[in-house]
Amino acid sequence: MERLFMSSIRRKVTPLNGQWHITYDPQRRGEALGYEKGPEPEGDPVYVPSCWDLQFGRYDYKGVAWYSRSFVTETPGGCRLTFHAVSGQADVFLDGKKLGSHYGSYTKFRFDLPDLPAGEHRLVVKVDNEINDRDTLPLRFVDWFVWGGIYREVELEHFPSLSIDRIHIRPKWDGDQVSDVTFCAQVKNWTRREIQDVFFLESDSFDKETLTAVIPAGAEQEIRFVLNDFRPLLWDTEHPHLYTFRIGCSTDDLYERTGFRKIETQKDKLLLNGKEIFIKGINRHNDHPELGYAVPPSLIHRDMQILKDLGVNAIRGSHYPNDPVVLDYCDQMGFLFWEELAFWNHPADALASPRLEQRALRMAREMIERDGNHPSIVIWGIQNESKSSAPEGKALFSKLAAEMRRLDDSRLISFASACGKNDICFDLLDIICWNMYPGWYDDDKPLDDLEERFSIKLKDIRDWLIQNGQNKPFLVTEFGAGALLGETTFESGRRWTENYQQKLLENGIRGILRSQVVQGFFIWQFCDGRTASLSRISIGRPRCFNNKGLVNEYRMPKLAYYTVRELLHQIPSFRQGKGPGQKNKTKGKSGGKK
Ligand code: ADA
Repeated sequence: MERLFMSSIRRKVTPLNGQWHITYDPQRRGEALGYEKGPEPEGDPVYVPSCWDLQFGRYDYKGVAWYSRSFVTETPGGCRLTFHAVSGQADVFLDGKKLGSHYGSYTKFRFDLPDLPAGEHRLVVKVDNEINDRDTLPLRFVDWFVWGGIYREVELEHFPSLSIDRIHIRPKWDGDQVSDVTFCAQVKNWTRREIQDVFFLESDSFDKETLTAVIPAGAEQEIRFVLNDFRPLLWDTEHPHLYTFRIGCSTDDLYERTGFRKIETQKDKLLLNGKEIFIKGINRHNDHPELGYAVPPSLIHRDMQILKDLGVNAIRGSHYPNDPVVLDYCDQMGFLFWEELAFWNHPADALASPRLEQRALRMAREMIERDGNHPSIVIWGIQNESKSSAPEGKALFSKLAAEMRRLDDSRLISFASACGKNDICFDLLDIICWNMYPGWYDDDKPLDDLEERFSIKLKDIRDWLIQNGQNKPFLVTEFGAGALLGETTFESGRRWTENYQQKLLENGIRGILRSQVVQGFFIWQFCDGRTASLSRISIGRPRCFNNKGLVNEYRMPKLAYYTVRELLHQIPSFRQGKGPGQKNKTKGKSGGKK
């Protein structure tokens, strides 16, 4: 997959992007018609990756479609077929035989093919992006547009011998400095014979390390390199130092890039590398009105440049695991990132669903496995505004919090609550986060005293949290107002105008700062975005868009953008002076961008 740094030198990869064919199957008759061998006629041309909603007349299609294409391999041997994102449920067939299935629209999945013969092959994917009221992520009632299709890259990697995979970096800390770093990688032997090989770890930031290992036939095993004297420059929002390195053997290699930083809490404070940090963030859907989820890196980069101009230091990837390129830019540009599972307003009966539990646990494992090396990710979010005031919520979110901590104990766990003082899950979290909409949903009072009343409300919540044993950092994870671009007015107090949004956000931010009990906020939201058109949510969504963006869907700024920008640039990220001083000079130079 395309990233912002080199992925491999030695590996042979056959991209399977480009022209496929698609056959829509609204009656779900494909199995009966033997579509797994490839529908005949083969359907309409479609470009992969893309969202099928762009196809003429297919906007907002929810259901099944069958993708098919052929490809040729020149030499027989071990291969890995990877899908970087397919919406909903994917059932994958190769040459008429089922390889397997995957549920989850936002994370990659793959199939190992130990002995793929040379010649032409037929690849068929049944995609079902149905969303329901019981056990999907998200449910049918949701406030974003659930795009369909094979919307990220598909590739075939060739492994004639050994492969390197799943690189994980585990720093040990001595106070606020790295004491040693363990680099782990999974090695797979794709052959029927034992192989001894020399493995290496190299970077332009430290001396090359090597080790020899024997990998039994067909086995997978972990190799480890431990650096004891590597003192990297630390990563933070003002000094996003990154290190690129490569792990390899005689027949394969893999690059990875990471940064070294520590995120922790100390009572009600958030500390980044031991310094108290204040979150001035924004919520962002990874979405474009014409491209859907298939946002190209160039547009992601432009968004990130706008956000840098705006002055935010954090992004909440509302409300699903994001594109790895988004995370690469956050690593590079020094944005903290909150990545979360695709829950949105799941009611108690859905939270009790065993299938939902299984799907959510899998999404959590895939998200953390895929994204664990990004220094920008500091918070794993369990859910958004679901029924965490119900026993069903407590049961499921306890399991998810435990699993996420088991997989990664180096980051903070939280979720965005809309249950207020009825929430019974705050003890599961490292940070307490509330979505609040003063001046929009929460009240219909004039905005003139919003700063004061919001500040008072926040102090009341904070007192309640302390009384209830939750002396933890407290964030406002959403607040904002809708505004239609171009709708300006002299009449104060008229909702949906740019002036109303501007005044609400200014007073909201000032209220948060005035309260002095909040460690940060995420404005809802960066840009306007399409939302579900058929569900009842659209009644409050002019033009079937969520219009609470500071810019519209084409990133055209509203009045509020400039007001928020002026405010954010006055708020320091680090409470006590500048960012952490760089104590130790590392041996190599930092950066190493490939
Ligand atoms: C909720 C939800 C957001 C969005 C927002 C709104 O807080 O988490 O996804 O729907 O409300 O605009 O109403």
